[in-house]
Order: sequence, then C-alpha cells, then structure tokens
Amino acid sequence: MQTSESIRPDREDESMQGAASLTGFGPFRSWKADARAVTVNGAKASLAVMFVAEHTVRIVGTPGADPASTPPVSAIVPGEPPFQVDVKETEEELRICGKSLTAVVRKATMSVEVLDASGKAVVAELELLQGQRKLRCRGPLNASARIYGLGETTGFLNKRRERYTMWNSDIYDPHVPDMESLYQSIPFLIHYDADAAYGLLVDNPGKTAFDMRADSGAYLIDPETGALDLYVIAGPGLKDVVSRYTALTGRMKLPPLWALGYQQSRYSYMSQEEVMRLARTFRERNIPCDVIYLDIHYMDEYRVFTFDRQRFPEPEQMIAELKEMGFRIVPIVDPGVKKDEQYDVYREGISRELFCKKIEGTLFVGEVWPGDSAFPDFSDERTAEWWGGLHRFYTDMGISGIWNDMNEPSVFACESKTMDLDVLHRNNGNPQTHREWHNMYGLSMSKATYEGLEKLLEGERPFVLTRAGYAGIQRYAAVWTGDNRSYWEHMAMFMAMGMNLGLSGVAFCGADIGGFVHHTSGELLARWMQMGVFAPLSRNHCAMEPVYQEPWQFGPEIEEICRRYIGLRYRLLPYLYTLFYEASQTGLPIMRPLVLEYPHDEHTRNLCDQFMFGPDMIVAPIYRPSAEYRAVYLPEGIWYDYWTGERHEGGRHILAHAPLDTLPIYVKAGAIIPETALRQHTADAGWSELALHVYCGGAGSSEFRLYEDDGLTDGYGRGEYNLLNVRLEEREQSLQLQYAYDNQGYDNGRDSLKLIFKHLPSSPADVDGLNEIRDHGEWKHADAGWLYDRDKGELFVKLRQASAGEVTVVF
Ligand code: MIG
Repeated sequence: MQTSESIRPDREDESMQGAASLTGFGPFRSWKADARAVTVNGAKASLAVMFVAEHTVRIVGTPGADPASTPPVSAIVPGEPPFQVDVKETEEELRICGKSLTAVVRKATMSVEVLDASGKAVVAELELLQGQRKLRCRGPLNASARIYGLGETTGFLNKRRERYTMWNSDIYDPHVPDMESLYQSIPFLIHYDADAAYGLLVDNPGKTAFDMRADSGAYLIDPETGALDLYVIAGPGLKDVVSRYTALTGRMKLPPLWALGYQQSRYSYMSQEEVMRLARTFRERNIPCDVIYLDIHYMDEYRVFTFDRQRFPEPEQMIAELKEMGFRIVPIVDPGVKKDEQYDVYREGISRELFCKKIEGTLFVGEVWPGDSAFPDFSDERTAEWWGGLHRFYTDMGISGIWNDMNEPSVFACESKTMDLDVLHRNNGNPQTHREWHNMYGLSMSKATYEGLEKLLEGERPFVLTRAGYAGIQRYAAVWTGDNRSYWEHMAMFMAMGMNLGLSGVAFCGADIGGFVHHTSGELLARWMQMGVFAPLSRNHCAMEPVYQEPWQFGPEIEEICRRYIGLRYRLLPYLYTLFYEASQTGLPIMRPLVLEYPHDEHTRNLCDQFMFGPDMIVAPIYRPSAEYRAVYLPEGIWYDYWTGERHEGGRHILAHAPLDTLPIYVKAGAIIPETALRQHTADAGWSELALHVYCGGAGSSEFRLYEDDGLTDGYGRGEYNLLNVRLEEREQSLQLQYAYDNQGYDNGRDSLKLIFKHLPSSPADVDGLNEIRDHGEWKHADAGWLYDRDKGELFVKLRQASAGEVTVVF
C-alpha cells in the first residue's frame, strides 16, 4: 500500500529524461552498401537501412560502426531475399530506394523519412538521437493522429496522452489506467492519421519507454540499453499494417479446436476428486466445457514436472477418464525449478549448465513458490530443447496443453522483482545481460514449450497459454491478461486491452472471466460471461480467497444465463474456427475494434466499449451493475439484432435494451454466419450439422469462406481441410447463393447443406429446382427441398451437397 509519503515534496522529479541534451547522428560522413544493407555513417553514430519485405524497412542505429550486423530479436520470420537497392546521393540527402519503399536520410541530422511508391510520406521524420551512452527515437505525432497497438495495456483504445514502459512485470496490484507495465511487452505502435496508417516495431527486449503524452509534435521511444532497431511497416490500411506486422513477427498455427471451447480454472482445484466432481457437474448441468486447469497445488511441493500423489493419486487415470468425458487437462508450469539436490530436474539442469548464471558465473537463485529456485536459460537452444523434452512427463499422461505462468520472470523478495539484471543469458554464443534481454524470457519459455510439445505429440496440435510475452508471442502461445479483479471496471477494461492485443498480433487472447482477485457477484459473472464467450480465449479463473465462481455458484438464473451464452459460443464454433483460420493466414484479429473494419468512420476512433467478433458481428456488453440499457454505435449499413431480428439503419447510435439475460449482438446485413448444433464439448462438435444463416438485405453481393478440418492434428498442413466459398447475390426480384469448395480435403460427414435465409424482402414464390416441403416432420427426413416458415419469415433450404452448387430464390 502506498501512502502520501510517496509524493513527498522533497522527492526529485526523476521523470524528465533530458531528451533535449541528445542530438542526431549527423552530420553525415559516408555510406556503403552491400547485399543486405546500406550503412550510413555520421559523425556521432551510424545507421543501417534494410528492406526486409516489400512494405517493411528496417532501420538500425548503433553507436558503434556496424549497425548492419545487429541480429534481430523478434523479427524472426526469415525475410524475402534482399531487394535490388538503389542509392541516390545529393547535397542534402541520400535516397535509398527499395522495391516499393524509399528511405531518405537527411545529411545534416541523419533523420530518416520513409516514402511509399507514389512518393507520399509513410513516416515524415524519424529522428534518431544519441548521447549520454543512450539512443532514442522521436517520431512525428500529428495533432489528429491516434495510436493503437502497444500490446497489453490498461486504458482505452487510443493511446494518445499515455506513456508505457515495456518491461514484463508481475502486477498483482489492481490494474489501473496509469499502470505503465504489465506482463506482456509488445513494442509496436500503429500511427493512424488522415486515413493512413503505419506501424513501428522497436525490436529491443530491454526496458523501453513509449511516450505519447505530447499534445502534438512527437512521440518518444526510449530504450534503456541496446540498439535502436526499428521496423517501419507501411499501410496505408490498418489491416495492411497488422497483416504485415504479423508476416514479420509470425502468425499462430491453428490451435486444437478444444482450446476454443469454454475453459474452467481456479487457484486451485485441490484434488483429483474435486476435479472429477467439477467435470461431472458440468456434464450433469449441461454446461458445455472443454478444459479444466490445474493450478500450482497439483505439484509435489511446487516441483514442475511432478504430481502430488496425495492430492492426485492417479493422474493418468483421471486424465483418461476426463478425455472420455470430453475434457482436457491443462496444468500450470512455472519457470522456477526448486533448488533441491534430490530433484532430477534441478540436478540435470545444474550438471548440464542449463540454468541462468550471474555474470561472474555463479548460479542465479531466486525465490518463488518452491522456495529457492533456479531458472532455465531459455535463450540458449540447448536449454530450450531440454525443457521442451521434459514435457514428455505430461504428454505421456495424455496432456497436450500447458499453462506458463510467472514467466516475466517474477521473483519474490528482491528489489527488481525479477531476475538480477546482471544475469548473463548465453543466447547461443551472443550473450546478453538480463537487463538487455528481460522481455524475451517469457516468449522463449513458451517457444521451448510449444516446440517441445509439437515434437512429443507427433502430429497432434499443442496448446500453450502464457502470461508474459514479447513481439511474436502469437507464434507460440495464447495470452491471458493476468491478475485482473472482479471489478466491473476490469470487465470493461478487457475490451480495449483485447483489441489492442489483437492489433499487436496477438489474436488468441482473453481475460479471466469473472475476475481473478476479489469476489465476483452473480450479476457480474453473468455479464462477464456474456462478453467472455466472445473473447478468443474463454476462460473463467479465480484466485484462492474469493468466492467460487463456476457458472452454477449463484443460483439458477445466473446458471441459465451462463449455460445459454456458453452454448451460443459452441453453436458459433464454425464461425469462430474460421476466424482462427483467418488469423493464422493473415494475422488479423478475431476480436476487432470497429476502427479496423470502419477506419474512415470518426465514431470508431476510440470506440472500446463494444467490439466486433470477426467482420460481421458487433458485441456490445453491459458493463455496469444494474444497467439494462446502453448506447450502441452501429456503423454504416443495415444491422440486425441477433435475438429479435429487429432491423437498424447504421451510421448512428441506438439505445439497446438488455435485461440481465441479454447481451446486445448485431449482425451485418449480407453476412453469412455458420452455426452448428449445440454440443457439450468440441470433440463432439464437427460441422456435420452445419447451417448457414444468411442475413439478407445487404448491399448486393457478399461472401463467406468457411474453414473446416479435424480440429486436432496437423493434417491441415497436408491439405486435409475444406474451404467452402459461399457467395450471395441479392437482386430486386430474386437472390442467388452459390457455393464451391476451393479445397476439399477433409471428410466432414455432411451429405446436405442447410441454409436459413432471414429477412427476405417478401415470401418466396419459388426456389429453383427444389421441391417445396410444407410439413415440418417431412422436412426433417428430406435431404433436399425448401420450406418457408411464415411466422418467423425464414426460408429453410436443403441442398444435396456436391463440390459446388447454387440456389436461386424468386419472390
Ligand atoms: O502469484 O499459480 O496470474 O492466474 O492462479 C500467483 C497461482 C501465481 C498468478 C497467475 C494466476 C495463478 C497464480 N499465479
């Protein structure tokens, strides 16, 4: 607890960093070019320009002579071969021209401007500054610009007037708007102004401040150590930037479908018996669930890669039984390895020198749950492989998902709250101090875990959930946002946090539903659940002290709301899974800010109390107690209330009525949304009972591409998947829907395709080539035909499924 003492008047203001005393790298002295880079030497420092992709230019500044040989940290996806680079020198400047982008270095200051193919500025001026043994970057911040991205942060969507410090931190204190650091550090911002966006990644895993507080003028990026390693990613579209950023730092592979199911956790479910009872309760109460987490109490005195056999006498049997019931177990694995000579993991780590050591060569020992512990040095390939391989302990038991916690790393009872800053990470022969490498620790732990599981599972997809991460974390793990609280404010906070994580490449993210610390209420749980089932990761988790918050803990009304919304997620799985597929292909997020889809709409600038679930649905949760109404912004177009079908003209605000059992959801006219039958877990899901819900009344033509595969193995990488293209054309007197498989490599067990046309302009006169069926009983057994439900105003169509087909409805 802090008191007024922390603002005593005799404290000096340490926050002013004397940026004024830093100067540019120039004046210019010389330049040289080789196959990879153009190096420009100034009087005070040197920079290198490298075109790493058509729309991405890397600019590295170092005080030393050879910035071109600075190894990248996060930008790990091998780039395209170097482009033909052409350098033009004049009195004032060097123009370094790549395929599409040009970097202009001004000789006087050595500041850099990046131009696109048409000569328009992508970034007007990046000032590289040096002095006091530090480097710094100043970028232009237009008065009307907005800043997005920057990973996991509190506050609103637009990051203007904020300052963040990239330094992975275990923050148990309540997450409040002035929190500068949390568990993830993603040093990537998106600058969006006058309908043009660019991204800037600062690839430096040391402590790095991003300061956007200036009214206008400039943002400041201030790494404490290391090089200034900048990637300018050109737009102009926001989607271009996100997609190119993820091309650079990598995209997630498809997770197993079970990881998209509802997940239940608590710190901790204490015994085998409690876990089995929990699982049975879900099934008895018909609340769908796929995953149960084991928090730290499953271990033998917190030794990773062990089970406490008192509490969990037969974990193998438990896991097998749960799998039968359609549950997966995900155990927690922390990085700290108990210092204990009797413990094989510790012994092997010591004898093979796999743990982190201080710069003088002594073992780094820090206190965490197991007491004194050693920390694997994941920077080194040898350690990573060893750690990955240790997971055989879990995979042999039938586990294929792992939860990485405390991997900032968090260390107790020390001033830095993390590893000593003079620990020297081996880093495959390029040693880095912990001060320089800190933010990479969590990512490299999850990488070792993911890659280890991938090998051990022999074709089954792994799932890793992590608390700490850095740019590129999406390649290895889903992210949850740490120790939030059961506050309404924290429920609301996740919307902006999740959306900015998504814009920062992390599509697969979620917050603890119900809140981790503090006591939730039935009302808060119900509202949070409604929102949480639309988060990419949908996990209810709770700390040790607070009241239990499983869906049934607050009486039948709340339970029914939870059941209904979790069920909705399961019915929408074909849509959600397709969004995951898209994220794996394009890097675009699943949970999207409206500004991503409607970038020119001023109302979307900082809109973060509602979000899009993919491109076609808007979710507008109630996030205040006792509230039944809220304003919802609907952008241009026609929108339908998911529940009532009410039609709304977009481009305006509406007042949604949402009693406790209602989450306002809106579907865009023209959307084609696949739904499947409700199941209690995903192993039973499959899309054999798929129905395509067609929301008519759109702009004329629209499209949807459904993705499906076995949801479990890596067979999709060998073509074992389906891509079903569906196209809708609406005309005045008719509409036509065509479908065709772009790829048909997976047997989905479907022999007919069901379509449900909603919001038709009038009742259909005919559906070409198909028989009308009037009787509902007959309809069930028919494998083709059409039926018009006058009361609902919905047209049901069944088509015999072939690899392509079409249907025309005439009014
Ligand atoms: O300081 O493993 O954020 O989800 O339940 C507590 C116990 C350590 C912090 C995680 C939380 C987890 C808890 N862990």
